[in-house]
Amino acid sequence: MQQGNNGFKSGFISIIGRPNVGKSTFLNRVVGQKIAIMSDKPQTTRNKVQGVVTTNDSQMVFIDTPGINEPRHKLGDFMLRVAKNTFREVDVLLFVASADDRIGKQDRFVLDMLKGIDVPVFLVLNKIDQVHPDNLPKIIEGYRNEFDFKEAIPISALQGNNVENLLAKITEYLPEGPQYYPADQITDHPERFIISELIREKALHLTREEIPHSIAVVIEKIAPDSENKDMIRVQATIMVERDSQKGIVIGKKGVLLKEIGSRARKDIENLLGSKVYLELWVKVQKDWRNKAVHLRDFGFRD
Ligand code: GDP
Ligand code: MG
Ligand code: K
Repeated sequence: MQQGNNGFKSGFISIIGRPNVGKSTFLNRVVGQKIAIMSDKPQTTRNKVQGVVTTNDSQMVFIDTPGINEPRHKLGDFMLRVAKNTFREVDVLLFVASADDRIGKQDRFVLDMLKGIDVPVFLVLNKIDQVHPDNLPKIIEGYRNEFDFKEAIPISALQGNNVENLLAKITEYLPEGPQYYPADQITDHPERFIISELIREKALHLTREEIPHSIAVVIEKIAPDSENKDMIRVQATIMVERDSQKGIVIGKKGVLLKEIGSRARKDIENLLGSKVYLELWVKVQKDWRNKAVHLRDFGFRD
């Protein structure tokens, strides 16, 4: 037994699974604050977002990986590499699947990537509020036929069912280790990233199916207002790929952009605990997805 940690356990947990199975919902529930973007659209989580859960005897550091898809363009390759790199750093992998959906090509694609890795993989069967409990054993068996899961735990991230049990099970698999982060720290990402995700989330929601997931939000500036010291000034640019998309985001007479800004501002004010003046711009940057050189500018990391 290691001395000095008093049985304290800690480690890193990666959340994987195809888009829309509820990864961000789960992370937000356990971390207790809105840090990972949520949307009905797939692939809205593109960066690693860490949420930290600290209890009396453990600390779990969660990593929300990008929605893993078969890569179709450079961004896809990049995301895949980011996701795969995280597998090597973690103590437990949570493969999240949706109980109300069949095992599909995308699930198999993700599970294939996990075959042969040395980390315990849990099946987290989410959205059990959507299916009859009698059906659960059969659904779980279906997944177990595809992959050798160490544990299979049904939950509802939305309603919170069985989430505590899942956290307890994860802790069993963590090594003894230090508390990496202060107990009150929930994310190690700078506010800049969270703010950009909040704005992007509003833009995706309000434009519905009309703009692609490829939009990015660049935070140009976060600074106290020069005249009003209680006010924080945030300047951000929504990057789109085409003029037509710019028109959609701005909307008739600028109505939509105004609504995106006002909704995002409220969330940013909650996050920063301060009044916020949000200045929003929309800019066309053609084919940025295929220009790897630009990826870094948008906050992507390897
Ligand atoms: P992600 O793409 O895997 O991060 O999925 P999200 O967390 O963004 O969730 C996708 C959608 O599924 C959202 O509309 C969520 O509200 C919904 N969702 C997530 N968890 C549950 C759940 O346990 N039950 C139900 N009914 N819906 C859920
Ligand atoms: Mg997500
Ligand atoms: K999503």
